[in-house]
Amino acid sequence: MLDLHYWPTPNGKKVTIQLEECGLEYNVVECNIGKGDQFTDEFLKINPNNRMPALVDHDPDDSGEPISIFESGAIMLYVAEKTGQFMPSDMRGKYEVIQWVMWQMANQGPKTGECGHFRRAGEEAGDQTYAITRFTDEVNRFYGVLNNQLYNQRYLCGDEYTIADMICYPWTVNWEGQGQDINEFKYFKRWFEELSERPAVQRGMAVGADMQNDYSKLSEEEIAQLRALLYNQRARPAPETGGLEA
Ligand SMILES: N[C@@H](CCC(=O)N[C@@H](CS)C(=O)NCC(=O)O)C(=O)O
Repeated sequence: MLDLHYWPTPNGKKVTIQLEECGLEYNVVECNIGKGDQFTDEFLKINPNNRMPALVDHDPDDSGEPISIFESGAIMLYVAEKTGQFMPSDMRGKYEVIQWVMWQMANQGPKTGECGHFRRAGEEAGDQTYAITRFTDEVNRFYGVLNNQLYNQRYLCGDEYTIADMICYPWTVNWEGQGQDINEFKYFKRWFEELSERPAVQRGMAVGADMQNDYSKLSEEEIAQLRALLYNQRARPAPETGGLEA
């Protein structure tokens, strides 16, 4: 069985889309990042970066101990290898897909995340004009990259639907909130509409629709505690004893 530690954000939904496309059985373990589940000792053992998603495979192919994987791109490569699905087996095709997975993880994901962060920052955060322009332009550039890639082929890596498509899709669903207009990117739009119609994509996107936080029920003190935990995160101290000599 696969345990997916999950909260319904684009990074989580990439993985649920893949699991749904592969027809795998999986167990969703709620990792409520609005309440701080990502900081528990138990979770940090499977993801020292205190971020979801993370996957635990209790039935790995080597028949060994359960294996845990963090970083959504690594999870998707693992599932692709485990199932042999949505990833070409030939060397050139495989690296075509891997480079788009890396592109998404290093470019589209983090910078689109920052775009949303600065666009949502309230007035109390001060003037965000420079950051908003910087990241909105970058995101615009990404839509151009995808549009150019899709102008003469159906999917990002050719005729075949792969994890490259699945990993990029969820970050484009909120294009309006990113200050973009997909009508400017007609090849991208064709791909986006096709993927949006896929039943497995719809099922993957819907996972965790009921997972929400209602902060209105919390006291001011509880809210202050959460803010201290979740905002302005800095380095966690390493243990003082029991490790290698520093
Ligand atoms: N590169 C990581 C990014 C994961 C990530 O940023 N997850 C966010 C939600 S989308 C999270 O867990 N945030 C918790 C926090 O900010 O404390 C991946 O793709 O898995």
